[in-house]
Amino acid sequence: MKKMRSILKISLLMAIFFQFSCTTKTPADLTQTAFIPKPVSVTATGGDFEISGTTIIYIQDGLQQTGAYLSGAIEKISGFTPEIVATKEAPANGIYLSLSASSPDLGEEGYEMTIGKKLITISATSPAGCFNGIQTLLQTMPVKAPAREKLHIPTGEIRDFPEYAYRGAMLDVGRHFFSVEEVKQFIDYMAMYKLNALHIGLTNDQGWRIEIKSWPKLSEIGGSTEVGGGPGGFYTQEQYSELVKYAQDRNITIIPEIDMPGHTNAALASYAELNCDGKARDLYTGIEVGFSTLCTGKEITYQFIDDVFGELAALTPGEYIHIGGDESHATPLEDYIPFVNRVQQIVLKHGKKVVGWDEIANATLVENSAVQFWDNVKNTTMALEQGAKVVISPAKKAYLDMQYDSTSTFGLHWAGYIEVDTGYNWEPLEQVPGIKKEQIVGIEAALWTETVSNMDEVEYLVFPRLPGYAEISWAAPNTRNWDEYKVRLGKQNKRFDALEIDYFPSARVPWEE
Ligand code: TNX
Repeated sequence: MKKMRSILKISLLMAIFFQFSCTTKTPADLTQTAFIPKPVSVTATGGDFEISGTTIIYIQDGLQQTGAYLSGAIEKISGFTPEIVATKEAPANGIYLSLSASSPDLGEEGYEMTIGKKLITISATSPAGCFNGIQTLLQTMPVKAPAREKLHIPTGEIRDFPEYAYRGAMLDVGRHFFSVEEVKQFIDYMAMYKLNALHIGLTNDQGWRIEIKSWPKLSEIGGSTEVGGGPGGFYTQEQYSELVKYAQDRNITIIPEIDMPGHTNAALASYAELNCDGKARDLYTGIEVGFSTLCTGKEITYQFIDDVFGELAALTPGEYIHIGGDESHATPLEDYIPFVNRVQQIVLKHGKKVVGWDEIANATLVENSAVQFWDNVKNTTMALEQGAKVVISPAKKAYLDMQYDSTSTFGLHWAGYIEVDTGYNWEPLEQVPGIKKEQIVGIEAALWTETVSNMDEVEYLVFPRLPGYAEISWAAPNTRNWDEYKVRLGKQNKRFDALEIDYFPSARVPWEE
C-alpha cells in the first residue's frame, strides 16, 4: 500500500514537472549558438531577453544609421519595428547601442555585448563595431519568426574583435552583368558574416559596367553584352553611388577595379583610338583571357585612364582603387612596367591608394600600395621586398568560382576543386613564405563570373563557402578548427533555407535534420 502511494506521488510530481516544463521555455544557452564567424569569447548567464512590440532601441549620438539597420532587421524577422530613441545615458531596459567601449583591444571594429534579462548593451568604439555586434545579435534569432511572436535571446556576454582589418569578397560584374538589386543582395550576404570590403570588377574583356561621362561609349558600346552574348548592362554613376551608400550602411567599403592593360577588350571595342592600330575591336563574349591590351605607347591611353580614375575616385569614399594588372599576356613586360608605374601616379594624383593583382610587383610600387596575391608567390615576394602590403586571395583556396568537386554544375577548376573543408582549412600566414601578419591587409574570396549569370548560380558557389572565408579573416588561427566549425556550419541550413539561398549541400558538412 505504502509502495503504491509513493508510486502515485512520484507520478503526480512527474506530471506537474512535465506540465511545468512544457509551458515554461527553458532559456537557450548563448554558448551553444552557432555563431559564424566565431566570436573571441562567449559566456552564458542562463537567462532570456524578450524582444516584443514594446522593445526600444536606444542609441548614442552617431548611431542613427546603425540603429535604423537593427530596427529594420528585427522588423524583417518578427514584424515588430522597434522605435529608435536617442539617449546620453544607459537605459534600464531595451537594446542600447553605445560608443563608450573602453577596452582598447577591441580596436575599431570590435564590440562588447551584454545580454541581460532586461537590457542588451552593444558597445564599441565606432559605428562599425556596433554593426558587427548587431550581426552577432541577429545570429541569436531565427531568420524568420512567426509574425509578431516574441523573440527569445539567451543572456550572456560576448567580447569580440577581428583578426584582419580587410575582410573581403570580390564580385566580377564584367563577365556577366549583375543588376543593382543583385549586387545589394551580395552585399547583404557579406554583411551577415561581418565582411567589410567588396572588390567589384567593373571592367573586363566582355563588358564595361560603369558610366564614364567623359567617355560615354565605354558603357554604351562596351556595356552592351556579356559572356554568352546576353544584353550585359552597366551602372549609371547615380546607381553606382547608390551601391556605394548601401554598402557603407552595412560597414562595407567598395573597392572598384578597372582592369588594365589587359582584360580591356570592351574599352578597345568602344574607342578605336585606344588601339595601337587605331581600329576598334569587336565585342567579345567568350571566356579566353590574355589577348587584349591598351596601347601603352600612346598618350591618349593615359588621358583616358586619367579621366576614368578621376570620375571613379570622385565616386569612391574608400582609400583604394584597384588597377587590375593581371594576365596581361598581350603586353610585353618592357611595356607593362612603365605602364604600371605611370598608372600608379594617376591613382595617387586622384587621392587614392593603389591595389593590383600580384603581377604589378614587376613594376616599382609606390608607397602604401597593396598587391593581391592570387597565384604567384614570386611576384608577391617582390611586392613585400618593395614594402607593399598583401591581400591574400589564393586561387587554390579562396576562389569562389572553383568547383567543389567534379560533379559541380557551375564554376571552373583550373586551380583545383575547393570542397567546403579545403576552403576553410588554410592559414593566410602560410601562403607566402616569410610573410608577417603586419604585411597582410586581409583576405579576399573572389567570385569570377565566366560560368555564372544569375543569383541562384552565384549562391551555389558562394554558399556555404563564404562563411568560412569570413571566419578565416575574423577569428584567430588558434581558435579555428574544421571539426568544430563544420558543426556550426551544419546548423546554418535552416537560415539558408529561410533566406531561399541555393547552397551546395556538401556531404562533408553535418547538416541539421
Ligand atoms: C584568373 S585571378 C583571372 C580571371 C579569371 C579567373 C577565373 C585573376 C587575377 N585573373 O581573369 O576570371 O582566373 O578563375
